[in-house]
Amino acid sequence: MNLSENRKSFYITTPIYYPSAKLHIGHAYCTTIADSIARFKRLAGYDVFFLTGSDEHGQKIQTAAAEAGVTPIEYVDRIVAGFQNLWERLNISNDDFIRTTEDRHMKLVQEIFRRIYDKGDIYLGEYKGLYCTPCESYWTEHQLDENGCCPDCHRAVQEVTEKAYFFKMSKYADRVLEYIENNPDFIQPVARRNEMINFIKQGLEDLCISRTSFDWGIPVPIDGKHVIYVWFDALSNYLTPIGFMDDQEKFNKYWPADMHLVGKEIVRFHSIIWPCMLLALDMPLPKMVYGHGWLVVDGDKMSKSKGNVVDPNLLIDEFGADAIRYFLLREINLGQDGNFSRDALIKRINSDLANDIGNLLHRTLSMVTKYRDGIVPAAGEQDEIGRSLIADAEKTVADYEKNMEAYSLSDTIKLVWAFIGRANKYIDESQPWVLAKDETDKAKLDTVLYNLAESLRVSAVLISPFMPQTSPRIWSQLGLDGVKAFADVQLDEIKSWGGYPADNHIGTAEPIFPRIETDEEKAAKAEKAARKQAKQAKKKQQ
Ligand code: ME8
Repeated sequence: MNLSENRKSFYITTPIYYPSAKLHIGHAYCTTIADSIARFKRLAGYDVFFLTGSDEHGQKIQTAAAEAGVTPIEYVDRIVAGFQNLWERLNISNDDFIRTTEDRHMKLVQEIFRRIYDKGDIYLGEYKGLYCTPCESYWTEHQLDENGCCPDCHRAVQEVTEKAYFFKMSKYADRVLEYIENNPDFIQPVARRNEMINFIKQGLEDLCISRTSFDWGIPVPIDGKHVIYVWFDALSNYLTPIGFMDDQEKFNKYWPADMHLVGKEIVRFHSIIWPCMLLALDMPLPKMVYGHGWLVVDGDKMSKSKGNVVDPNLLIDEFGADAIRYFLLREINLGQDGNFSRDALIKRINSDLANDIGNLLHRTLSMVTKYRDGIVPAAGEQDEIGRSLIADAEKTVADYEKNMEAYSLSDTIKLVWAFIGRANKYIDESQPWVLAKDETDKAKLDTVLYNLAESLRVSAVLISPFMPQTSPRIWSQLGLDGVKAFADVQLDEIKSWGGYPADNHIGTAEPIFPRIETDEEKAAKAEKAARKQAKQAKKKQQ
């Protein structure tokens, strides 16, 4: 029997991003969260499918392309290549990248349209509505903000009248409400769930799903004058790469999705419109829609006009992908808004990465080299502090799994770092340099060195969902490449103590995170140098 057939599957998605504005650190935030969850699930033995992609149709794109003097597809091709490059640089482990302009997706959307139309849930009507072009959303009067503007972006809306196809969403409102109420985990966090319940209780209107005023979209299969637009097109992406049209076995494995991870402002589309569409298709509903918070920069929402858009590529150039990933995941509680600041990033790199994990690795490898010629000895009998370190490691792994299963990423990182701190303290408590002076009981120092190497083996695995580049580097420095390729390691292998093979030779030590000078330190240094120069100049004059 093929073991992989029995593995639990896990299907996770990010939103598909608009190739309109420049990619910023907010997009990187969303994708990094999804990547860490996907990596954790793989580590825990799940068969994971992780999807991200780009949402390429709509009036905004058509207009932007015309302004740039290129065709819409030329326009999006260039921007989407930039997305893909960024995900590669951030080590995003997506299993597929869906573009809504691909044939496979366009066919699927048309098929969905046909099925729902044949069922009688799509009809041609006339739309008189208030449309927000930047958000590509129609709003009703009572949904507008206090100034009569778009409730999302607060810009002016326009009144539009046109023939359009409508999806009978109102027909499914009660069933979606019932699903939300019967499945407390469906919408996370709970504040978003309450908002959605209130939204449905105000009454759902049918959804306008086609337009005739532009043509950059998927043609309505029964009426060539119309293109399908925005949410009906975009949401269907989640069905495209998992075999909806062509591979029933694959489809049954991954559907319903386990987690649609989205920004808080699009929870509504995912937890109301999407379930209505799926109900119309007689399909099971996703298990969870998780709304993460927004990343603000120095306390302010990123926007081009404010000039505070942080470019993730420049950050990666300067600090490396893992430091950025670590910062985003450690600093912000999933579901809440979080602040990005360069200062805070440098402080975290210096304290948590260069200092805590960097020092633990450096101190351990130096001592194994100095005292045991680079060979990690077998452990002797454990004393009380050794036993407490081991108990701590085992508890950390157990708590880690519970916290990750609950998507408490920041809390999980904190407990891994508490363990790394514990291991550093173990060095201070056991004082290997004192033990090395008197080697009458050689086993004592052997035990300490073994415990440290094993603590690092455990830590390398624990940090791998967050810092996928750093873990294999630690693994390699521990001399474990020849024992097992890091990519094949599973969480089960660190659940009990003692997996580091005794008498193994460590690899080549090198710093994993050099300390970074803060802007304050740089300024202080420059000031000191200027003072010195002035002093010397004065002396010369005398
Ligand atoms: O909404 N902080 O695309 P999008 C955190 N195409 N997340 C942020 C953010 C920030 N500062 N700025 C943007 C769309 N995001 C649709 C989705 S899905 C079927 C269709 C997040 O490019 C935002 O919250 O405008 C959203 O989840 C994602 O980026 C994509 O935004």
